[in-house]
Amino acid sequence: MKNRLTIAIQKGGRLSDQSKDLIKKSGINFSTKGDKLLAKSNNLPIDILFVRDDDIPSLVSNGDADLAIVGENVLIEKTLFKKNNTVKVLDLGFSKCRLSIAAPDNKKNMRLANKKIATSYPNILKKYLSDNNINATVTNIHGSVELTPYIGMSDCICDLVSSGATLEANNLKEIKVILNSQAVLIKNKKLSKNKILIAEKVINRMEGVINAIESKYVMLNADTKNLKDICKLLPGSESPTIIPLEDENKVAIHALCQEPIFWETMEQLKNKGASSILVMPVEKILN
Ligand code: PRT
Ligand code: ZN
Repeated sequence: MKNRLTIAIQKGGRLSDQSKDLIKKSGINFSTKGDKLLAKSNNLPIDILFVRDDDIPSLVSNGDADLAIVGENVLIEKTLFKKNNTVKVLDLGFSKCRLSIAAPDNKKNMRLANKKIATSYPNILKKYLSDNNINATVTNIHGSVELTPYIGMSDCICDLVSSGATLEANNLKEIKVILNSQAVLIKNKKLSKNKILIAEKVINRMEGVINAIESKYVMLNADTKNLKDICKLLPGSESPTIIPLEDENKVAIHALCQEPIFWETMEQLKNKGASSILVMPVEKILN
């Protein structure tokens, strides 16, 4: 039985760079040469498989890949009405987008009943329509979905949106978000004992990298009398470290803040008498 873990990622597309980056930051070294489908890690028993994103859910479900990074929209679309062996293990926080129904600007108040909706996500759309008791026709199309209302193929569309620029350029108005999506880490539910150990190591490391992205390590000095107020202002910090200073009325506070620190927070800290406020990036967290 093969003891190396296979991680599938998108070969070329919106998810590729950040997927590779996450794998590298998790301490899995590999190099990609040319157009190869597989890269072998030289420091861990792991292979990276480069494929089209649409193939990822079935590769994981069939056990050809053990872990994978894919958009949650693709995961749901490909597994919705099927028995499968995949399970989501982590939200990865990148490639955020939404699957939305959009109609031409001049028909933005249209009711969906009895309309024709074009989409590359027929399963998710059908589920939305049936959950909401809407009787509409779903037309499946790959690519250029936004043009279909203008060539008589559809009344409205259901497509991925991130900035909204594509909808705007095609005079389409978003009328309903039916799914919010981002890149997710998935795994096969039935990994062998040997693979579970290495998969858990990868999952914990990736979680550590993801948690660190928003986290900051904050150091500041404060008057002892303001200690409680200042600690309350530190977002997402569980139990700050308080260090006495030579001046008995002052302490240093060190805290791991697991939420972003905005300028406003720093200004509020300063108003409470904090000084020498340092906000530093965190590279990895192992809880
Ligand atoms: O070749 P392969 O099959 O592997 O790739 P693909 O062409 O099918 O997918 P790709 O690389 O385009 O997208 C991969 C994943 O990125 C998607 O499944 C989503 O999870 C995620 N993602 C995030 C997006 C977008 N944002 C996005 N904006 N995928 C597609 N779009 C498209 C959308 O379809 C529309 O055409 O971008 C356009 C809208 O963008 P805005 O910014 O104009 O709103
Ligand atoms: Zn695709």
